Amino acid sequence: MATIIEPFRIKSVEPLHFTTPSERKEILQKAKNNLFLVESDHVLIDLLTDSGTSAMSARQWAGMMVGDESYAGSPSFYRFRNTVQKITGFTHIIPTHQGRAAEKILFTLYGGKGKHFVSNTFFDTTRGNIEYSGAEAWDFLTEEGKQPHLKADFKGNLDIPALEKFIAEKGAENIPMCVMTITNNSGGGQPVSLQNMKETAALCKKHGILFFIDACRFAENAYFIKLREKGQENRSVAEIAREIFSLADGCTMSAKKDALVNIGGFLAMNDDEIAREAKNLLIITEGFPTYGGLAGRDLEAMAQGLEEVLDEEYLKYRLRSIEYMGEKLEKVGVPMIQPTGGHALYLDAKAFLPHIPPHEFPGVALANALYLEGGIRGVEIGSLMFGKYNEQGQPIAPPMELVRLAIPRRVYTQSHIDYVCEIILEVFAKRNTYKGYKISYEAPLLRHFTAELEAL
Ligand code: P70
Repeated sequence: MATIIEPFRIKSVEPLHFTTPSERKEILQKAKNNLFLVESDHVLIDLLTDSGTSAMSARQWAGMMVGDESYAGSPSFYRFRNTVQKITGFTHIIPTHQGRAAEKILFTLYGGKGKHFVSNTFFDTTRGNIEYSGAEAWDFLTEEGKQPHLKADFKGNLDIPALEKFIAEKGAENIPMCVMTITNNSGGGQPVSLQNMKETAALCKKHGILFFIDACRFAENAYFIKLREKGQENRSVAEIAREIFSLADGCTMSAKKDALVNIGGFLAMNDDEIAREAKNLLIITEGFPTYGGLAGRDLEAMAQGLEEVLDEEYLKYRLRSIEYMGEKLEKVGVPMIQPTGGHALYLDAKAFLPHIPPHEFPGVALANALYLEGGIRGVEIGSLMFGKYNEQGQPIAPPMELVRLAIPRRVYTQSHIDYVCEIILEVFAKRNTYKGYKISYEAPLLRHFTAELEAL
């Protein structure tokens, strides 16, 4: 069958908010040209993030009603813990209010000055938490992963020879942990192969370096493995996921992605001693270990969502709907990361707007153009999010300038996606007319969330 339909029907709806181009011009100016500062009522199709934006299922809402709100030892916690243990195999399951809270605990325990953390690519909050602890974060993405237009199956893979060289240089004793981000969010939502995870885990083990998974989008990654990796086609996604986790010493998870909930996360690990310390930190920062900053009903929704996300009909539709968007744009030559990712389509702003140099934020220019033309909100992943300054105060650009259009899970239909494509094509036709931006305010960490910009 050529048409892959949404594997759900809709029981409850929300209105969309329409604005005119002149209203949007004014709204964006008031928001200091930063889409994070725009009220969502002024956005028509919100592709800012796939995080916390999923539509929950009827069964998840039912779980919300049976959620038990006991402070200690709630049955909702045990249902959540048992589900996570079944999927991941880890011993200690520590709920947190979202992914970065799990990261904060993990890097408070393992981070600190003089330490080096390594990854295929750290996402911004993970990198932020590592740097906040005084440690340094290093990315080792394969060369393939850095070429936006190259079509390859596992562009999220870690560059193992480069990591080996780094270990020899810095000394394994200064590298507490390697974090594999699946799928690789900053690099296009690209998957990591099972083979690459096995080899990375073995290298870490040989050097006494812990191997953790940043598991936000583990189910999407596992489904890519089933589709693309030799010998994996006849296994279930649940089996593949279980093997991924079996390679690791623990994981962090923002449940706001592949657990199909609006809030939640967890930290999981096997080490008893560290888990005890993590729970002590949890108590001062998040809450008692059987709720971790969440309500009992949130734990129920997470448990149910983690089961639903492994449904292969759902995953087929999920990956296909983003691929469909990519096919429409590719026909006209719109530059983007190829192939499309598991949760988002990433436009290549550097190739889209070649006349805007990185220090004038081509990604911001493109994201703002999509908002002005069609009320679509995406997010810049480029110089604003990841740019740094050298010792002379000159900007250093990251390797790519991207605009991510993240697709919330089970929220938009094919006609919404068709509309988004139409607007992208309109912006593409007028691409020579857009101008860059300069920063007028920035925070010292994670500046993209609150930056104020001026149009050039
Ligand atoms: C996203 C959000 C969150 C995230 C992640 C990975 C691989 C950890 C976390 C933190 C963040 C975001 C970005 C732009 C706009 C809005 C939101 N990713 N690891 O959309 O998890 O948010 O629960 O603390 O992707 O990709 P949490």
